[in-house]
Amino acid sequence: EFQGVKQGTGNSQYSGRVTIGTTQSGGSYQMTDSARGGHKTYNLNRGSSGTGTLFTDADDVWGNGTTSDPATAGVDAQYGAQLTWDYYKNVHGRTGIRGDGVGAYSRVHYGSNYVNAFWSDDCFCMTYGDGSGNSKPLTSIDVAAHEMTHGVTSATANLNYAGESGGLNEATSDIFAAAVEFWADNPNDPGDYLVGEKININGNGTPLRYMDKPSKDGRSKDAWYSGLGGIDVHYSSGPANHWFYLASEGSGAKVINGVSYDSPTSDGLPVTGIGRDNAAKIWFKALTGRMQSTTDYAGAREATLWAAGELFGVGSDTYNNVANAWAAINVGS
Ligand code: ASN
Ligand code: ZN
Repeated sequence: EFQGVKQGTGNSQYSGRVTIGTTQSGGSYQMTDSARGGHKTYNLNRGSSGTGTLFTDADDVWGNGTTSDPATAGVDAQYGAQLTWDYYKNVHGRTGIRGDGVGAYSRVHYGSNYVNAFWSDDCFCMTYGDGSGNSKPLTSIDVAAHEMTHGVTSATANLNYAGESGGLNEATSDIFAAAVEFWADNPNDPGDYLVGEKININGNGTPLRYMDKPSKDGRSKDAWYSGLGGIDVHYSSGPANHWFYLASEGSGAKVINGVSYDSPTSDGLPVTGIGRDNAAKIWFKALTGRMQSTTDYAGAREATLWAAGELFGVGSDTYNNVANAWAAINVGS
Protein backbone atom coordinates (compact mmCIF):
# COMPACT_ATOMS: atom_id res chain seq x y z
CA GLU A 1 0.00 0.00 0.00
CA PHE A 2 1.17 3.47 -0.79
CA GLN A 3 0.55 6.69 1.01
CA GLY A 4 1.69 10.18 0.27
CA VAL A 5 1.59 13.55 -1.34
CA LYS A 6 0.39 13.50 -4.95
CA GLN A 7 -0.35 15.84 -7.81
CA GLY A 8 -3.66 14.91 -9.36
CA THR A 9 -5.00 16.03 -12.70
CA GLY A 10 -8.19 18.06 -12.55
CA ASN A 11 -10.56 18.89 -15.37
CA SER A 12 -11.94 22.15 -14.01
CA GLN A 13 -14.95 24.14 -15.12
CA TYR A 14 -13.22 27.52 -15.33
CA SER A 15 -9.47 26.96 -15.49
CA GLY A 16 -8.99 24.14 -17.97
CA ARG A 17 -6.84 21.16 -17.09
CA VAL A 18 -5.00 21.85 -13.85
CA THR A 19 -2.81 20.13 -11.30
CA ILE A 20 -4.29 19.79 -7.82
CA GLY A 21 -2.75 18.60 -4.59
CA THR A 22 -4.06 15.18 -3.57
CA THR A 23 -3.09 12.37 -1.23
CA GLN A 24 -2.79 8.68 -1.97
CA SER A 25 -4.26 6.44 0.65
CA GLY A 26 -4.06 2.74 -0.06
CA GLY A 27 -5.54 2.08 -3.48
CA SER A 28 -7.33 5.38 -3.88
CA TYR A 29 -6.78 9.12 -3.81
CA GLN A 30 -8.28 11.86 -1.64
CA MET A 31 -8.77 15.55 -2.38
CA THR A 32 -6.46 16.42 0.51
CA ASP A 33 -3.62 18.81 -0.26
CA SER A 34 -0.87 17.63 2.07
CA ALA A 35 1.55 20.20 0.68
CA ARG A 36 -0.76 23.02 1.75
CA GLY A 37 -1.69 22.35 5.34
CA GLY A 38 -3.94 19.43 4.46
CA HIS A 39 -6.56 21.58 2.73
CA LYS A 40 -9.48 19.30 1.78
CA THR A 41 -12.51 19.63 -0.47
CA TYR A 42 -15.80 17.96 0.44
CA ASN A 43 -18.97 17.21 -1.52
CA LEU A 44 -22.08 18.37 0.34
CA ASN A 45 -24.24 16.82 -2.39
CA ARG A 46 -26.94 19.49 -1.81
CA GLY A 47 -26.81 19.25 1.95
CA SER A 48 -26.37 22.37 4.03
CA SER A 49 -24.59 21.19 7.17
CA GLY A 50 -21.63 19.08 8.17
CA THR A 51 -18.97 18.14 5.67
CA GLY A 52 -20.72 15.61 3.42
CA THR A 53 -18.10 13.35 1.91
CA LEU A 54 -14.47 13.99 1.09
CA PHE A 55 -13.86 13.72 -2.66
CA THR A 56 -12.02 10.51 -3.52
CA ASP A 57 -10.96 9.08 -6.86
CA ALA A 58 -9.53 5.82 -8.16
CA ASP A 59 -7.02 7.16 -10.71
CA ASP A 60 -6.20 10.71 -9.52
CA VAL A 61 -7.84 12.25 -12.60
CA TRP A 62 -10.73 14.35 -11.33
CA GLY A 63 -13.80 15.92 -12.91
CA ASN A 64 -14.79 16.23 -16.55
CA GLY A 65 -14.86 20.01 -16.93
CA THR A 66 -18.65 20.27 -16.71
CA THR A 67 -21.36 20.15 -14.06
CA SER A 68 -22.33 16.63 -15.15
CA ASP A 69 -19.53 15.33 -12.93
CA PRO A 70 -19.87 16.45 -9.28
CA ALA A 71 -16.10 16.31 -8.90
CA THR A 72 -15.66 19.21 -11.36
CA ALA A 73 -16.74 21.82 -8.78
CA GLY A 74 -14.40 20.09 -6.33
CA VAL A 75 -11.51 20.57 -8.75
CA ASP A 76 -12.22 24.29 -9.12
CA ALA A 77 -12.57 24.77 -5.34
CA GLN A 78 -9.39 22.83 -4.56
CA TYR A 79 -7.51 24.70 -7.31
CA GLY A 80 -8.74 28.10 -6.14
CA ALA A 81 -7.70 27.38 -2.56
CA GLN A 82 -4.33 26.13 -3.77
CA LEU A 83 -3.68 29.26 -5.83
CA THR A 84 -4.70 31.50 -2.95
CA TRP A 85 -2.46 29.58 -0.54
CA ASP A 86 0.45 29.83 -2.98
CA TYR A 87 -0.19 33.54 -3.61
CA TYR A 88 -0.11 34.49 0.07
CA LYS A 89 2.93 32.30 0.68
CA ASN A 90 4.98 33.34 -2.33
CA VAL A 91 4.02 37.00 -2.57
CA HIS A 92 3.43 37.98 1.06
CA GLY A 93 5.32 35.33 3.01
CA ARG A 94 2.16 34.19 4.79
CA THR A 95 1.72 30.42 5.06
CA GLY A 96 -1.95 29.60 5.52
CA ILE A 97 -4.91 31.77 6.38
CA ARG A 98 -3.72 32.26 9.96
CA GLY A 99 -0.06 32.22 8.97
CA ASP A 100 0.41 29.00 10.94
CA GLY A 101 0.67 26.53 8.06
CA VAL A 102 -2.70 24.98 8.86
CA GLY A 103 -5.07 24.35 5.95
CA ALA A 104 -8.78 25.09 5.87
CA TYR A 105 -11.33 23.13 3.85
CA SER A 106 -13.86 23.76 1.11
CA ARG A 107 -17.40 22.42 0.68
CA VAL A 108 -19.09 22.39 -2.74
CA HIS A 109 -22.63 21.62 -3.92
CA TYR A 110 -24.14 23.45 -0.95
CA GLY A 111 -27.95 23.32 -0.89
CA SER A 112 -30.18 23.64 -3.95
CA ASN A 113 -30.03 26.56 -6.36
CA TYR A 114 -27.78 28.42 -3.94
CA VAL A 115 -26.34 31.50 -5.66
CA ASN A 116 -23.59 32.46 -3.23
CA ALA A 117 -20.37 31.36 -1.60
CA PHE A 118 -19.13 32.20 1.87
CA TRP A 119 -16.35 31.93 4.40
CA SER A 120 -17.09 30.92 7.98
CA ASP A 121 -14.73 31.46 10.92
CA ASP A 122 -16.75 28.87 12.85
CA CYS A 123 -15.77 25.96 10.60
CA PHE A 124 -12.63 27.67 9.25
CA CYS A 125 -14.03 26.70 5.85
CA MET A 126 -15.36 27.95 2.53
CA THR A 127 -18.68 26.91 1.05
CA TYR A 128 -19.90 27.17 -2.55
CA GLY A 129 -23.35 26.97 -4.10
CA ASP A 130 -24.08 25.61 -7.57
CA GLY A 131 -25.96 28.67 -8.79
CA SER A 132 -29.46 28.55 -10.23
CA GLY A 133 -31.03 29.08 -13.63
CA ASN A 134 -28.39 30.59 -15.88
CA SER A 135 -25.88 31.26 -13.11
CA LYS A 136 -23.08 28.75 -12.70
CA PRO A 137 -21.27 27.13 -9.76
CA LEU A 138 -19.60 29.84 -7.68
CA THR A 139 -16.21 28.14 -7.78
CA SER A 140 -14.17 30.51 -9.97
CA ILE A 141 -10.65 31.57 -8.95
CA ASP A 142 -11.71 35.07 -7.90
CA VAL A 143 -14.61 33.87 -5.77
CA ALA A 144 -12.38 31.32 -4.02
CA ALA A 145 -9.71 33.95 -3.35
CA HIS A 146 -12.38 36.41 -2.16
CA GLU A 147 -13.81 33.93 0.36
CA MET A 148 -10.44 32.66 1.58
CA THR A 149 -9.32 36.26 2.07
CA HIS A 150 -12.22 36.76 4.49
CA GLY A 151 -10.36 34.22 6.62
CA VAL A 152 -7.12 36.19 6.32
CA THR A 153 -8.90 39.42 7.27
CA SER A 154 -10.51 37.72 10.30
CA ALA A 155 -7.11 36.49 11.42
CA THR A 156 -5.46 39.92 11.02
CA ALA A 157 -7.20 43.33 11.09
CA ASN A 158 -10.53 41.62 11.85
CA LEU A 159 -12.39 44.50 10.22
CA ASN A 160 -15.95 44.63 11.63
CA TYR A 161 -18.40 43.48 8.95
CA ALA A 162 -20.56 46.61 9.12
CA GLY A 163 -20.15 50.31 8.43
CA GLU A 164 -17.02 51.61 6.70
CA SER A 165 -14.86 48.84 8.19
CA GLY A 166 -17.26 46.33 6.61
CA GLY A 167 -16.74 47.94 3.21
CA LEU A 168 -12.98 47.72 3.74
CA ASN A 169 -13.37 44.04 4.73
CA GLU A 170 -15.25 43.35 1.48
CA ALA A 171 -12.77 45.39 -0.56
CA THR A 172 -9.87 43.44 0.94
CA SER A 173 -11.48 40.26 -0.40
CA ASP A 174 -12.03 41.79 -3.85
CA ILE A 175 -8.51 43.25 -3.95
CA PHE A 176 -6.83 39.93 -3.25
CA ALA A 177 -9.32 38.13 -5.51
CA ALA A 178 -8.01 40.26 -8.38
CA ALA A 179 -4.41 39.91 -7.21
CA VAL A 180 -4.64 36.10 -7.04
CA GLU A 181 -6.31 35.90 -10.45
CA PHE A 182 -3.59 38.02 -12.07
CA TRP A 183 -0.86 36.10 -10.24
CA ALA A 184 -2.30 32.71 -11.28
CA ASP A 185 -2.18 33.81 -14.93
CA ASN A 186 -4.39 30.92 -16.01
CA PRO A 187 -5.06 31.24 -19.77
CA ASN A 188 -8.69 30.18 -19.28
CA ASP A 189 -9.29 32.86 -16.65
CA PRO A 190 -6.75 35.65 -17.09
CA GLY A 191 -6.47 38.38 -14.49
CA ASP A 192 -8.91 41.26 -14.44
CA TYR A 193 -10.38 43.92 -12.18
CA LEU A 194 -13.82 42.33 -12.38
CA VAL A 195 -15.30 40.16 -9.64
CA GLY A 196 -17.22 37.01 -10.58
CA GLU A 197 -17.01 37.44 -14.35
CA LYS A 198 -17.06 33.66 -14.90
CA ILE A 199 -20.17 32.68 -12.99
CA ASN A 200 -22.86 34.61 -14.85
CA ILE A 201 -24.44 35.62 -11.58
CA ASN A 202 -26.65 38.26 -13.22
CA GLY A 203 -27.72 35.89 -15.99
CA ASN A 204 -26.69 38.37 -18.69
CA GLY A 205 -22.95 37.80 -18.79
CA THR A 206 -22.01 40.79 -16.64
CA PRO A 207 -19.72 40.46 -13.62
CA LEU A 208 -20.78 40.97 -10.02
CA ARG A 209 -18.48 43.96 -9.44
CA TYR A 210 -16.18 46.36 -11.35
CA MET A 211 -13.13 47.76 -9.61
CA ASP A 212 -12.21 50.44 -12.19
CA LYS A 213 -15.62 52.08 -11.85
CA PRO A 214 -17.64 50.32 -9.14
CA SER A 215 -20.85 52.23 -9.95
CA LYS A 216 -21.10 50.24 -13.20
CA ASP A 217 -22.99 47.62 -11.17
CA GLY A 218 -25.72 50.17 -10.47
CA ARG A 219 -25.22 50.13 -6.69
CA SER A 220 -21.60 50.37 -5.59
CA LYS A 221 -20.04 53.75 -4.91
CA ASP A 222 -17.02 55.13 -6.75
CA ALA A 223 -15.94 57.55 -4.02
CA TRP A 224 -16.25 58.09 -0.29
CA TYR A 225 -19.12 60.24 1.01
CA SER A 226 -20.43 60.77 4.55
CA GLY A 227 -23.23 58.19 4.21
CA LEU A 228 -20.98 55.40 2.93
CA GLY A 229 -21.02 53.49 6.22
CA GLY A 230 -24.79 53.16 6.02
CA ILE A 231 -24.97 51.02 2.89
CA ASP A 232 -24.40 47.28 2.34
CA VAL A 233 -20.76 46.28 2.73
CA HIS A 234 -20.71 44.85 -0.82
CA TYR A 235 -21.35 48.39 -2.10
CA SER A 236 -19.35 50.42 0.43
CA SER A 237 -16.39 48.34 -0.76
CA GLY A 238 -16.59 50.28 -4.03
CA PRO A 239 -14.35 53.24 -3.19
CA ALA A 240 -11.59 51.01 -1.80
CA ASN A 241 -11.81 48.72 -4.84
CA HIS A 242 -11.57 51.86 -6.96
CA TRP A 243 -8.55 52.99 -4.91
CA PHE A 244 -6.86 49.65 -5.65
CA TYR A 245 -7.52 49.96 -9.37
CA LEU A 246 -6.32 53.57 -9.50
CA ALA A 247 -3.26 52.90 -7.34
CA SER A 248 -2.37 49.89 -9.50
CA GLU A 249 -3.12 51.13 -13.01
CA GLY A 250 -3.69 54.85 -12.78
CA SER A 251 -6.66 56.79 -14.12
CA GLY A 252 -7.87 56.90 -17.70
CA ALA A 253 -8.67 54.28 -20.31
CA LYS A 254 -6.69 51.07 -20.52
CA VAL A 255 -7.00 47.54 -21.93
CA ILE A 256 -5.56 44.66 -19.89
CA ASN A 257 -5.85 41.02 -20.97
CA GLY A 258 -8.51 42.07 -23.45
CA VAL A 259 -10.73 43.88 -20.92
CA SER A 260 -11.36 47.62 -21.33
CA TYR A 261 -11.29 49.84 -18.27
CA ASP A 262 -11.98 53.50 -17.73
CA SER A 263 -11.39 54.85 -14.28
CA PRO A 264 -12.54 58.38 -13.52
CA THR A 265 -11.38 60.24 -10.41
CA SER A 266 -13.66 62.14 -8.07
CA ASP A 267 -11.36 65.17 -7.99
CA GLY A 268 -10.87 65.15 -11.75
CA LEU A 269 -7.09 64.96 -11.28
CA PRO A 270 -5.12 62.18 -12.97
CA VAL A 271 -3.52 59.37 -10.94
CA THR A 272 -0.32 57.61 -11.92
CA GLY A 273 -0.34 53.88 -11.16
CA ILE A 274 2.34 52.17 -9.07
CA GLY A 275 1.65 48.68 -10.45
CA ARG A 276 -0.64 46.10 -8.93
CA ASP A 277 2.13 44.15 -7.23
CA ASN A 278 3.17 47.25 -5.29
CA ALA A 279 -0.44 48.20 -4.52
CA ALA A 280 -1.13 44.67 -3.23
CA LYS A 281 2.02 44.70 -1.09
CA ILE A 282 0.95 48.02 0.41
CA TRP A 283 -2.61 46.83 1.12
CA PHE A 284 -1.34 43.58 2.69
CA LYS A 285 1.11 45.42 4.93
CA ALA A 286 -1.56 47.94 5.91
CA LEU A 287 -4.05 45.14 6.64
CA THR A 288 -1.67 43.09 8.74
CA GLY A 289 0.35 45.89 10.32
CA ARG A 290 -1.99 48.81 10.95
CA MET A 291 -5.70 48.19 10.33
CA GLN A 292 -7.93 47.18 13.22
CA SER A 293 -11.55 46.13 13.66
CA THR A 294 -12.85 49.72 13.63
CA THR A 295 -10.64 51.13 10.86
CA ASP A 296 -12.61 53.43 8.56
CA TYR A 297 -11.71 54.91 5.18
CA ALA A 298 -9.62 57.70 6.71
CA GLY A 299 -7.82 55.07 8.79
CA ALA A 300 -7.23 52.90 5.74
CA ARG A 301 -5.62 55.85 3.99
CA GLU A 302 -3.30 56.38 6.94
CA ALA A 303 -2.52 52.66 7.12
CA THR A 304 -1.58 52.44 3.44
CA LEU A 305 0.51 55.60 3.63
CA TRP A 306 2.35 54.12 6.61
CA ALA A 307 2.89 50.91 4.61
CA ALA A 308 4.01 52.84 1.51
CA GLY A 309 6.44 54.81 3.65
CA GLU A 310 7.88 51.62 5.15
CA LEU A 311 8.17 49.87 1.78
CA PHE A 312 9.09 52.73 -0.55
CA GLY A 313 9.97 55.73 1.61
CA VAL A 314 7.89 58.66 2.84
CA GLY A 315 7.63 61.20 0.04
CA SER A 316 8.73 58.73 -2.65
CA ASP A 317 6.88 58.81 -5.97
CA THR A 318 5.10 55.60 -4.94
CA TYR A 319 4.03 57.16 -1.64
CA ASN A 320 2.72 60.27 -3.40
CA ASN A 321 0.82 58.24 -5.99
CA VAL A 322 -0.84 56.23 -3.20
CA ALA A 323 -1.97 59.50 -1.62
CA ASN A 324 -3.25 60.75 -4.99
CA ALA A 325 -5.31 57.56 -5.44
CA TRP A 326 -7.00 58.24 -2.08
CA ALA A 327 -7.71 61.85 -3.07
CA ALA A 328 -9.25 60.46 -6.27
CA ILE A 329 -11.84 58.60 -4.21
CA ASN A 330 -12.48 61.65 -2.00
CA VAL A 331 -10.41 60.56 1.01
CA GLY A 332 -7.82 63.05 2.28
CA SER A 333 -6.38 65.62 -0.05
N1 ASN B 1 -20.31 35.93 -0.97
C1 ASN B 1 -20.57 36.87 0.08
C2 ASN B 1 -19.27 37.45 0.60
O1 ASN B 1 -18.26 36.81 0.64
C3 ASN B 1 -21.26 36.22 1.20
C4 ASN B 1 -21.60 37.19 2.23
O2 ASN B 1 -22.17 38.23 1.96
N2 ASN B 1 -21.20 36.94 3.45
O3 ASN B 1 -19.25 38.59 0.96
ZN1 ZN C 1 -17.19 38.87 0.81
